[in-house]
Amino acid sequence: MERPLIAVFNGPNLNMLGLRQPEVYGRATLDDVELLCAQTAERLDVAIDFRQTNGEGELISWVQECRGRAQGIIINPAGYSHTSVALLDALLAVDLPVIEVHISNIHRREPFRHHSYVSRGALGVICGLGVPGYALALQAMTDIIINEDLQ
Ligand code: CA2
Repeated sequence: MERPLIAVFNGPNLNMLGLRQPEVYGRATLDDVELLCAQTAERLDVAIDFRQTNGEGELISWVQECRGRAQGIIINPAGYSHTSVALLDALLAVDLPVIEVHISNIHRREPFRHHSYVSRGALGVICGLGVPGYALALQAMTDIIINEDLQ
């Protein structure tokens, strides 16, 4: 049987991970995050499609393209979490399980980060646990897809 495909999408500026603001986001780079996700996916026997974009429209198109292709979406929408009704609409329309990940604890930060439009379209949110949060999200998404947990 073919392995389930989980999209792991990353929003704007996450390509800067590890290069700036290590006190907020740690020292791991986006390549390190991808490696962690690839190793975790291997262990869980799922396939991943790991991507990053700075463009809101591109992120929305990627979400739309998941229909009929992927079985779940893990997304760190970065700054678009706090601004994008359009991204929320895409996530609601795609009709797949969604887990939102944030490396930092957005609730301990500036008030404008406390609200995420995306959360309304997510089954669950992992935030503040650093880069390992991506591995936790992959584990949870695999359980959701394979065992139909939470759906
Ligand atoms: O904690 C997270 O994962 C965030 O999604 C990261 C976003 C931020 O806007 C959200 O409020 C929380 C920022 C991503 C930009 O990451 C950078 C990393 C290093 C240097 C500069 C930006």
